[in-house]
Amino acid sequence: MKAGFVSLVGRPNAGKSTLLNRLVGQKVAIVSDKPQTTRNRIVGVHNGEGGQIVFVDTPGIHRPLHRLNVRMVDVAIQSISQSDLVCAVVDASEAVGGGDQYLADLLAKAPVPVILALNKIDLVPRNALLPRLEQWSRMAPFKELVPVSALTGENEGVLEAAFLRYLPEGEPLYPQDYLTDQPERAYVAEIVREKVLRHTRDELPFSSAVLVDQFEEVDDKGLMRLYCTILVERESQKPIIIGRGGSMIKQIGTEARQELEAFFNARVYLDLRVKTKANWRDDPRLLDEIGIREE
Ligand SMILES: Nc1nc2c(ncn2[C@@H]2O[C@H](COP(=O)(O)OP(=O)(O)OP(=O)(O)O)[C@@H](O)[C@H]2O)c(=O)[nH]1
Ligand SMILES: [Mg+2]
Repeated sequence: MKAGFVSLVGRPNAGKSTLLNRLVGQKVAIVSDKPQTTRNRIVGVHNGEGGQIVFVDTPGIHRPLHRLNVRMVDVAIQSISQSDLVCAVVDASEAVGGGDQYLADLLAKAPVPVILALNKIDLVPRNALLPRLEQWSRMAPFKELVPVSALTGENEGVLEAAFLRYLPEGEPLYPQDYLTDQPERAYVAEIVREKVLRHTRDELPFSSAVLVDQFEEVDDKGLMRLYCTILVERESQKPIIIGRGGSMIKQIGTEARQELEAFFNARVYLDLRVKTKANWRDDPRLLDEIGIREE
């Protein structure tokens, strides 16, 4: 039996979190069509016939402009040397550019084997795949290159088999029923943030964060009370999140509540408020508070 850590590393929006959820068979990490969605390392465990694979989802590697982003990129880069194997996730539907070269150069220096997952192949005509694979094969010494779709699940098994080939033999690292290291409280904040990301654009997705002020366990009536604050950076962003007559915050709240009710298998009372905190992205104490780890 094999056992080990596989880090999912790549540029923002490549599909790392979608792939993590697919590989572990459950939603562990939030996903959005905006870049820089993932802000922390998230572990998701897969138990299969060949062994246990511990996946580590990481923030996308990008040029950091705030302390928040410096921490995010540090987490991603650190994880390259802290795992047994790296799975580089790249977007097959995008032309290879400068950011990809930067990533490839990082991966070329990795002290562990690197497998390339050429993701989003459902968006690409079949005859464009081979040239793209060839292009990537020249950029870094990948052990294997696997075309996949995290969205449809195509080639998921091929990718898993490739991981198992390069992982060490060993006993499972976690109990069979262990899924993720993300605490429930953090999951709540992430689900709310996912809905904020879904309904906002421009600068707001990057400059909002969610804090759980109070997390109450399910009471004897089967109700769970959750109190969260959505942080924005400027006073002018508040009315956007709240929406006309409160319509936006209501929509965000409803979607988050429904998903949390299904997840916790309980009725949820979700209280959302919006607060402005200037420059929170550069405030080390606030970053600590929202759980953005410093390496
Ligand atoms: N068509 C298609 N879309 C995909 C696929 N994988 C991911 N996506 C979409 O790509 C977008 C980004 O997905 P994420 O999983 O959030 O990407 P990520 O790499 O985790 O992004 P960051 O956390 O920002 O670094 C979402 O809109 C996904 O639905 C895929 O295989 N095919
Ligand atoms: Mg992600």
